[in-house]
Amino acid sequence: MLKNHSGQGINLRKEYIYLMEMYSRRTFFARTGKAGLMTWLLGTDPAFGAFPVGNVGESPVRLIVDADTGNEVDDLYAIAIALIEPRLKVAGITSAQWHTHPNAPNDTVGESQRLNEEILSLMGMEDIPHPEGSNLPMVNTFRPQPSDAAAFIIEQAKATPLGEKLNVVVLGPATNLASAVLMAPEIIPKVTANYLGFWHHPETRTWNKREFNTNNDPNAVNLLINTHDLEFHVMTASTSQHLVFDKAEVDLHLKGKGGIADYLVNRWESYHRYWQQNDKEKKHWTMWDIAIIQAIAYPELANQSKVQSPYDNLDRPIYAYTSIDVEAMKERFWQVFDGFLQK
Ligand SMILES: [Ca+2]
Repeated sequence: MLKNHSGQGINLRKEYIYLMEMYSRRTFFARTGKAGLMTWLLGTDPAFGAFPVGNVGESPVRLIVDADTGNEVDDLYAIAIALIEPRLKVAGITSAQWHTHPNAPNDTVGESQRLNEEILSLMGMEDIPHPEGSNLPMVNTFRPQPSDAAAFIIEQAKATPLGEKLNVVVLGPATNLASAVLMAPEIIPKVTANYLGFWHHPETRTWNKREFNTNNDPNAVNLLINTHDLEFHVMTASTSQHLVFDKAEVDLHLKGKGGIADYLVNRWESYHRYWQQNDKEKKHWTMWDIAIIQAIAYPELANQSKVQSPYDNLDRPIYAYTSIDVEAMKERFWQVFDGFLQK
């Protein structure tokens, strides 16, 4: 019986997680060698980027970006940089719901999908697959919400060669990835979940799940953490909140450049940031979603630690980003974007 931190049983009904445990550990050590073995044993990483995410190495990291694009501004910037970052290879962009937003329309996933298609079109990348996700969150941890996005994640994971992993970067609620895992548990050893969410205090080791992405589908993210053999990395809000862009730098690099550049500027300027009373001129914007994209592209710019899961989840280690090099991440972002616009 699987237990949470209080020793209470977790009713997952999934015998497969035990069967896959040894397989996954072997592949983890095969990928990471002695360094991986030592960090696994010690439980902490001595340096930035000690933990590999997916296929970090000479070839680009292959990933699916799953985004609740319609809810805010940062998803659009994160998707755009992921598409042009030479260290990444985007296998697809999937759309996610954001139904708890005060201004949410009935079809929140449709709004995310619409924006994803606009971004791909403006960048001339319509050939990148962009299936639509579920408009509904999971109602419990046993029932998936089938969607084209979940089917795509399954298909891409199954097509991943043995010994490699497909990174799924979840920039919103985890509905689509969790549904894929429920519908096809055989993909678990082939997937690395990269989740943006939760608040976490590295020193007191406390978690807070009152956070937008998590609130939009708590069942989904709980399912991912409770799936014993699923490699789970989280870029917490506590860490990503430090990545703040200035409007002046955005204007300097993007304004008047046409296409996707002015589209991103327009999103910043036209979006009604109802929750913030200071900075009425919108001179600054927190770019939560960019932090996890940059951390995967540049693991040397993010510090990751093996930490214990939240107390109400399966008691197991997961990986949390505890700090990021904000200035270096911004510098790389603009280097890559400037290079793309000059082509
Ligand atoms: Ca987002």
